Amino acid sequence: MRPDLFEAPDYYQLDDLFSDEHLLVRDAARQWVKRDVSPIIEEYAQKAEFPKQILKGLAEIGAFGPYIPEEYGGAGLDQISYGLIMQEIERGDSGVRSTASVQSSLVMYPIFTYGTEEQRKKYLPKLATGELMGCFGLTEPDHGSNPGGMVTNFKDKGDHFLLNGAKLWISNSPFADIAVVWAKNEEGRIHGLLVERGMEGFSTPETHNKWSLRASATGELIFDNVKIPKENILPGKSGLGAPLGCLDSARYGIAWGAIGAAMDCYDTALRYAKERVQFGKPIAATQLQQKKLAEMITEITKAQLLAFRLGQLKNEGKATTAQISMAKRNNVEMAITIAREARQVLGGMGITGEYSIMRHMMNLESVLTYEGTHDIHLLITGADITGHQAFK
Ligand code: TGC
Ligand code: FAD
Repeated sequence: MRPDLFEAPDYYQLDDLFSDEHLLVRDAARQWVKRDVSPIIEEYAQKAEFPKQILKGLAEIGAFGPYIPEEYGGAGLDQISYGLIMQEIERGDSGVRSTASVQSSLVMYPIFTYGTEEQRKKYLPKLATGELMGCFGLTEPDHGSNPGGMVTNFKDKGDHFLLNGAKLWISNSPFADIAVVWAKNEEGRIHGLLVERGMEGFSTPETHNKWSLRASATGELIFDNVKIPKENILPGKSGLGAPLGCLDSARYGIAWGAIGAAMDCYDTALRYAKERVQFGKPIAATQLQQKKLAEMITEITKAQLLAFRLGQLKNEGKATTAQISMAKRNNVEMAITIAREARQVLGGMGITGEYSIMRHMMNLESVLTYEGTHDIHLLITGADITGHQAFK
């Protein structure tokens, strides 16, 4: 892969709206990605391996629990800083951002929000440093968009719970130390359970042959009569709303993250178009390539403004699920469209691992689907504005 020459576009001077802390946090993440992610990520994606050596760096830039209070090991930052960190990481690779999203919003968030004080103290500081890594098990082989239909279940056996079932498509599962698992009790009510590696009957086989998110480890969670200590239940909230609450936080991060992938594709295409000469002039001087590039920067700018306003609403505790869905859906579609257009600007070179664009494009296919598919987010908006749920 070529040297990382990334220069971030800021067409509407958004930097003027960020605080000094936002800029500090963002620039630290940006430098780290340039130094520690860009030089190695293509190789790891090609060999379909998660680069575990970057976990320490992710923790150091505050990517594990950015908004978790410092007393629990988090960075104690606001939601805009969290978004900016996700943007910068996904500028490097969506799979790396996935690891950070899962650890922060799908593992630390539920422990912090629904856990006991003992659970917070036991797990959060180690999750913040990356000493412990986590994963989140909601999706099942027969229940993806409809997690409420899950069949994974646990029975009360007096001094412990007995967990049975399976989860599919779980980011980080092959190496996670703990899993936040959503399962139904005997009354059919959904609860979160903390399942630890090493518990008898618990296995995490890896999913192979992905063409997307190749630098992220994905796998299953299998529970075959796993004995769960009673203190491992998250008591603060039950029902489908508990896992969906975590998704709100992760989807918000993705709305920012996708901007990073789009910025990288745009920046690469712009630089290439200025340098590449055909018919005696740079292709950047042709109307067709200018149309592509001008539309890219327009869409990135709109997405930045959407994410920034959503960040303000999040900071004020006012962001709704439907607003988050709109931003996730819009920004991921924006990014994948830009990746496809940017790939064309590079002609044949666009399909090679010399440039990041094709990797971003393939990654974004997963981002379009996970954390609620493109269709589901449209239906969430539809339900919000009409008052009619069209899922069922
Ligand atoms: P529905 O009847 O609408 O709601 C059930 C209960 O949940 C409440 N609720 C929420 N609560 C908090 N936050 C939210 N976002 C909420 N959305 C709904 C709702 O009020 C209700 O509460 P109550 O008290 O009345 O029971 O549920 P439904 O079964 O009709 O489903 C709605 C639907 C389709 C929107 C939902 O199931 C959905 O979002 N499906 C998509 C599934 C999904 O996003 N899965 C993601 C899995 S994790 C993942 O992909 C990680 S990728 C990680 C990475 O690598 O980055
Ligand atoms: P399905 O739900 O079967 O959907 C198939 C198609 O049908 C989609 O196009 C969908 O939009 C459409 N569809 C479904 N319902 C409707 C409807 N009512 N109306 C119209 N169209 C509909 N899950 C986790 O729990 N934890 C993780 O860490 C995690 N990581 C993931 C990592 C990767 C790389 C991937 C690919 C997925 C991951 N997921 C994870 C799972 C992800 O959340 C699901 O793939 C996603 O929610 C969709 O579920 P599904 O794949 O079963 O598709």
